[in-house]
Amino acid sequence: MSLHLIIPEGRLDSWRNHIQKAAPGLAIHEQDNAVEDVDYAFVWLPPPGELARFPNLKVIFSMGAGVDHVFADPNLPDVPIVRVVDENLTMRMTEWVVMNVLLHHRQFRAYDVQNSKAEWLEREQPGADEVCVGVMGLGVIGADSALRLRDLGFQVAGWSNSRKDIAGIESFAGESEKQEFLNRTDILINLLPLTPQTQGLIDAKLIGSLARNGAISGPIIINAGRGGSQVEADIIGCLNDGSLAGASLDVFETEPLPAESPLWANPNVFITPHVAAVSDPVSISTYVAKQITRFEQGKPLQNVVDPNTRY
Ligand code: NDP
Ligand code: OXD
Repeated sequence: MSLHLIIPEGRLDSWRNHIQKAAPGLAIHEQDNAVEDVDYAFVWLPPPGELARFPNLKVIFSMGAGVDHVFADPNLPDVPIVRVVDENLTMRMTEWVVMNVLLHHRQFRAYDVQNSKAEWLEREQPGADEVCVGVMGLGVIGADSALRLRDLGFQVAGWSNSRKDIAGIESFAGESEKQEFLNRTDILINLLPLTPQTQGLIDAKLIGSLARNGAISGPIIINAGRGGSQVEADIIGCLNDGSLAGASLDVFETEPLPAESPLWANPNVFITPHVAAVSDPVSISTYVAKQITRFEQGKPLQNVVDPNTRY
């Protein structure tokens, strides 16, 4: 049993140690060992063609919940791809989402500016129950975020491919209900995977469909899904013409976000460097070790990606 790691420089040693601790019986395949020995691969941003080098590969494990970085390889071997579903990761994502909804709802950017000017000025504050939050992608992470926001009193709805039955969350499903979902949404959260269907989804047209008669000053976009789902030129244009009131972005079309992007300087935009949920090596190594044990015992792998939908 041998596992090959394809992890960006700087993090390889740490992941190797954590996986070895979680799965002591598993050999870690090194670059100069025979490629025929590799049974499993654990990857983040694998260079295209790299995985095809291993003729006996049985399973690919993504280091993250998203697998767009795996499907970016046109020569992907035809083996199961397992993505991360992990309570620790979900909790971190939900923290980031809730914090950013509250940041805009409670007008903290505006108070930041007032702080810097020692300006004591009370701003009008709607209640959470007056604000419609919409979550695009009501999967593992989206559903958890939606529930926490519901508990804070927001009017929460979700949009996904299939209809969901989650107490207190209005569910919209498929293309035919997307418009209605957008029209009722003041604060839009993107937690969709990046697939051919979700590429470039958040554009000027979508922003133009958001509610603008609600209790907050204008629509807000919060994206912790993938940067490929947003059209940054459109977001910048909508911020400039006032049709978008603000944004919180953790993910970008190009990462790192280039220093010359006007997003950095916009006072209504809050940026984090793809850290909404950093994968915790201990819990994710334990998860991968558990999946390998299941596979070796002939049990089905969990959280296998559908190669047709790519999520
Ligand atoms: P899931 O697969 O559990 O959920 C995906 C959801 O998106 C599902 O509800 C699915 O619908 C819905 N969906 C997919 N495609 C469409 C579509 N075309 N139209 C409508 N709905 C669609 O994923 P997770 O919740 O675990 O993760 C979501 C994403 O979050 C990841 O793919 C990743 O990109 C991102 N992420 C970002 C992190 C960060 O640090 N910024 C960290 C972790 C994840 P249905 O349920 O009907 O299938
Ligand atoms: C993930 C990520 O997909 O970190 O888990 O973005």
